[in-house]
Amino acid sequence: MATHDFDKILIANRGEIAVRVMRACEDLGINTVAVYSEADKDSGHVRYADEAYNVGPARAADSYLDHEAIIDAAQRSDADAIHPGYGFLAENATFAAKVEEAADVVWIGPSSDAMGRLGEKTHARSIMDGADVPIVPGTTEPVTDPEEVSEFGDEYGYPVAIKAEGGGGGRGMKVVRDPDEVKEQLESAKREGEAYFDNDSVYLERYLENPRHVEVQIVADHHGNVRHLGERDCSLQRRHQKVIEEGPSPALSDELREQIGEAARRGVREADYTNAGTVEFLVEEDLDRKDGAVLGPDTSFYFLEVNTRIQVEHCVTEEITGIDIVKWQLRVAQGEALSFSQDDIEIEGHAMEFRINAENAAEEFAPATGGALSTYDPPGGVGVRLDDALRQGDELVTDYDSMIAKLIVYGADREEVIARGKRALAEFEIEGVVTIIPFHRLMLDDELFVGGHHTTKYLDEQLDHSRIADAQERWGTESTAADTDEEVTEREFTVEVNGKRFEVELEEHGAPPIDIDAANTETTTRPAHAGPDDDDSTTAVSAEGEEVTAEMQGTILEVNAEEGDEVAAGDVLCVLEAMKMENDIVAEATGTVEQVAVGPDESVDMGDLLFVIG
Ligand code: MV4
Repeated sequence: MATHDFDKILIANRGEIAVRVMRACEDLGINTVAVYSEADKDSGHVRYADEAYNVGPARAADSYLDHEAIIDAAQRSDADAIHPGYGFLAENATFAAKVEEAADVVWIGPSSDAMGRLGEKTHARSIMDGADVPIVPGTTEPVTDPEEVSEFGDEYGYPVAIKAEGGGGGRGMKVVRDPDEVKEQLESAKREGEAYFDNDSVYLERYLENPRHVEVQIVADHHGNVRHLGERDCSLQRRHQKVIEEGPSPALSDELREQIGEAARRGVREADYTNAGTVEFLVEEDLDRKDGAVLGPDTSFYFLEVNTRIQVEHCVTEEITGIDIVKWQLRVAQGEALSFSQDDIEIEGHAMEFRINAENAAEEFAPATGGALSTYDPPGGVGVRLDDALRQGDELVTDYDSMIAKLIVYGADREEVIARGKRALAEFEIEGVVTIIPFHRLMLDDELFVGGHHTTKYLDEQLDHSRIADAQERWGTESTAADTDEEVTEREFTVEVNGKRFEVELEEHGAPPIDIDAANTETTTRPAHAGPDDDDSTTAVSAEGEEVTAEMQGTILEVNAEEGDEVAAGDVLCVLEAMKMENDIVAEATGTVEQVAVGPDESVDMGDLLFVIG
């Protein structure tokens, strides 16, 4: 690999990650080029860069996701390389290949080949299996027939996870809890794979009921050096969206930590991976684990997927290792060798990252719909890092994802981080825009989280959500729509445009509920999660309280629940066909099906009762 000395790098992203990468460039004396959409013309990453190029209108598909516009800006600015950040084009192998082929611009990331190999989940599983990395018992080839699923369930037991080959993040997984569900769930998983990922291939895994999400940071160069930089525990998630990440994991013994770290190294070496990446694992939690106890070396852990990009939460690892991961991304792309051995890497202390999202946690984490930062006064002091692209007075840009900043808190141990986190969050003054800071303050007082016993199901299935409303009341700084006498109706549904599925979220203030049919013609659709969000998230069609009603006129395609069934949050109760789309109607919380008011092929109008969950 030839070495380069970059004079100028284009950052193909926005917000906090764009500024974060630009800071690494500045440290190395490299000039920076920002790209921005019309919506971001006054944004912080544009202010920070040495030069900036408009790449299109607000809609991400026409700007931050426009391959040619980005490459053209790189060539016009005479940039030597492109850093994609996370989200947007960061894991787009096609775009990476175009940059690789553009003679005068270097791609800062893994090769497009490595991205392609690891993006296909069954191929990734085969590679990991070949490197003696534990994979969840399951198939490494796609399955097509219900009989294959039933035979797997007979052999390994239920529940069985049916996963989309092209899936990842929070999308593309169906859980089969009973042999009778096999046919419907297989068909649904294939349909969803086709609709969301243009790929209806699915594969099987035994479903783990109470996993922790533990991921290992990797950096690998073009000289055969592969290092792991320890792990991060990302088990606190809401609908597959990470909220608080920390390192090291409070649940792992040192022996288990070593096993997982070395497994990650073997796996990426086998995949011929270079640059920064993250190997995700599911670790089986012991629900009887006592306070202070950790999971021992016999604990089962399994490969989940590789994230072929820098992640939102990379800062946690930087704080506990002292290694600037983004600077090493730039050096590796320049052809330099890693200057540290695996033994040189020491994990010192503890760190937590609090994602500062412009959302109202008391309103199902509904994103803010606008506003200006009339007050923006971040915390400081020992062990407090803030990654953002904001200043007081900035208008909130709502065209992309809702994360506006990251608060990373470091301390000698987890106890100090929790105390320091409470102080920093209390200091963090934001007015004019609602944020989830009250939710974070609640978590630092939550027994299960403070004890480190939370699993990936905690927020979706166990936390009493009234406590979130109390925290919002106590620490929130924004009057929310709910505080006014204005009626606010939120609707989430999935629509299809030109064969692509989009999640659309509507907030109706005051006015009578929008007629969904009329809305069809007026709704401006854009790719859901059009921001640089690094994790996908799933969307459940909303359920009001214990009554589950139809959010739109349509036909019931299939009913997956019977009276008396126990359902968990996210379980599909039925599939409603509307606007040529299949919409999963899911349970919003754990409960028992008390009434099934519809059957297959029935027509329903908006507001019709479908189920009662007790
Ligand atoms: C699983 C699982 C249990 N067993 N696979 C969620 C999204 C995608 N990354 C894979 N996910 C899961 N796969 C098996 N065999 C549980 C999840 C899961 C999850 C995983 C990590 C973090 C949060 C999660 C939330 C719900 C489900």
